[in-house]
Amino acid sequence: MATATLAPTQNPHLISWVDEMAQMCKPDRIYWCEGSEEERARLTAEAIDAGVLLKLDGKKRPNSYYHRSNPNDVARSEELTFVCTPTEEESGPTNNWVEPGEMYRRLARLYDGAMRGRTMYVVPYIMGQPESPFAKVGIELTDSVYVVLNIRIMARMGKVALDRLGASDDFNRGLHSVADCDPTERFIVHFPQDNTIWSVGSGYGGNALLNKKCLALRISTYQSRQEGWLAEHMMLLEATSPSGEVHYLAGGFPSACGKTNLAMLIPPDVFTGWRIRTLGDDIVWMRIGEDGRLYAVNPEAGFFGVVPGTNSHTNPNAMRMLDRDTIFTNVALTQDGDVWWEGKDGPVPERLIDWKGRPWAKGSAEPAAHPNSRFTVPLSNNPALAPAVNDPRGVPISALIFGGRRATTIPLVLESFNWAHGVYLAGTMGSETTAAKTGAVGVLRRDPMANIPFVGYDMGTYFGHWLEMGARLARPPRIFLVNWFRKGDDGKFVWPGYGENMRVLKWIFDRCDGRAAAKETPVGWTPRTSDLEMRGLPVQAGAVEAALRVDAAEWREELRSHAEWLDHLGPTVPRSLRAQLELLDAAVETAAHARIDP
Ligand code: OXD
Ligand code: MN
Repeated sequence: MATATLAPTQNPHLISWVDEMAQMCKPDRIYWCEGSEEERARLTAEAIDAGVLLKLDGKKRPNSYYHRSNPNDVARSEELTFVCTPTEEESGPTNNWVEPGEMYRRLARLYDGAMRGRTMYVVPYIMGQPESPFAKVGIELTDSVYVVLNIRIMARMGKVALDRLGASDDFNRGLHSVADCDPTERFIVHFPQDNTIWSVGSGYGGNALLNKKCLALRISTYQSRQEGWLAEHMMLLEATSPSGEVHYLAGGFPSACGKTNLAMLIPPDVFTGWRIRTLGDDIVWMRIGEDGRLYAVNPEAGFFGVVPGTNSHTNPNAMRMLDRDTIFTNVALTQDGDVWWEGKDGPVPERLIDWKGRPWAKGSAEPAAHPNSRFTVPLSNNPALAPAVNDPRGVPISALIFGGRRATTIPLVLESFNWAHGVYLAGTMGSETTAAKTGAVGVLRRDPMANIPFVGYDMGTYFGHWLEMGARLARPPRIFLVNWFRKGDDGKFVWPGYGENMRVLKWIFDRCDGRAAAKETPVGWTPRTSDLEMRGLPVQAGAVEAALRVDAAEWREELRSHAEWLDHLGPTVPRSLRAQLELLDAAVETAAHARIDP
């Protein structure tokens, strides 16, 4: 029998489920988290004693800790992630599927006794503001104190969640065990019809913090379709003009493609009086408000961001935010008790301890920090946090922005002709893969709405849901595609990116107010260079033209690949998206035959 702290709840559904899971996992102890500061300090001290965390130098980086993961466990394992809906069709061609009964049985064998000698932490949490109609309660049972301390940053954790839950049965049931951290026995499995997630064999954030990708995206996409809202892999920002006008923009970009940097952008000097403030950098839930607009919240309470490349040029606000209260995972350690990563400001240190714990010397062929090393930090550390992040009703969205990493074809910015065309552009979006998922880096894959790893049901049906949402909106946001990553013939990026992306955001802002001009191309609206703020831009107008170019030959290829993609998704792809493909194809052919530069 496990020893247990007293359950701080009478909720019979919760108590009996914890009991049932404990009988299977057989922990030595059960600990109910209440979320206080005293508890954080105590669990942190335990994690330090157990060698799970290392305290960083308190003067250089107050209240900050370092964690090194198992080297086989450094990114999301999409090939081991399953959505086990009752039928395979519901899960669709973009998810792994096994019949749910069979999967529960398979996993029960792995969980049997997996927590022997360990503590099972019961972690109640809320995604969203406690008093928000958007909020969801989840309970994660985990044997990882690292997971507990990360969830405490990423969600509202402890008593607050039990208070919100009361005696209700309506909570997500998440079971997580690192077990032997064996990649051949690693599974991240969703049972949306049971509001249940079982994850075993990994301690990595996206696989193990079940509140994040698993609940707030995979389970939530499934529920949001049934309930008429959207759960998206997006950042969320507030843009304010010098005259005080405000627009809220949400943006879907694949993992490690700059969502955090965009949400924290500092405009270049020429944008006097403009201000960008952050609401979120990874997940957005959107509902239709009474005024027919789309309202968005960030359900998270922290940032779990990619560290390498962060510096005072790419993201000055993030650098300030990471000064304290941060858990760093898989970066490098300096000899004076601080952290280092590739792309950090200042000279490269002569000697470090790398992310695998080995001595590292300057000039080494291997990076000192893992390319997917991460920070976990509270939202409130962001010096440019938008106050509206605390509004339980959310903020009205003026524009949705989508973008991947594309060396060719996709212009710097493209505005869709209408909602259905925007859904088409986002649904066929492609991106070159990054280190945020295991597997090859730099391979082009279609990533609809940047949400392919996270849509917990059939993709064609998801497109249909997006179209229906548009039809229900009295004032739908405008939809834009952007590409910060286009390359020239020399293989170098043509657009400088980072803070300079403000030039694109301003055009989008002005389009939302019907102020900025645009040029019609066969595939959507783009700015001319004269429609963009060009003063102070550190590249020539020719480079901007190259970034904006819509090339008929490239688009012919692109549309051919879209057709294959839609065929792969199968018969549930809505007719109107197939019609969009026909229209674009015809328009591109006309432009090609007219031998004009479209
Ligand atoms: C993330 C991811 O961690 O998308 O946000 O992988
Ligand atoms: Mn993400």
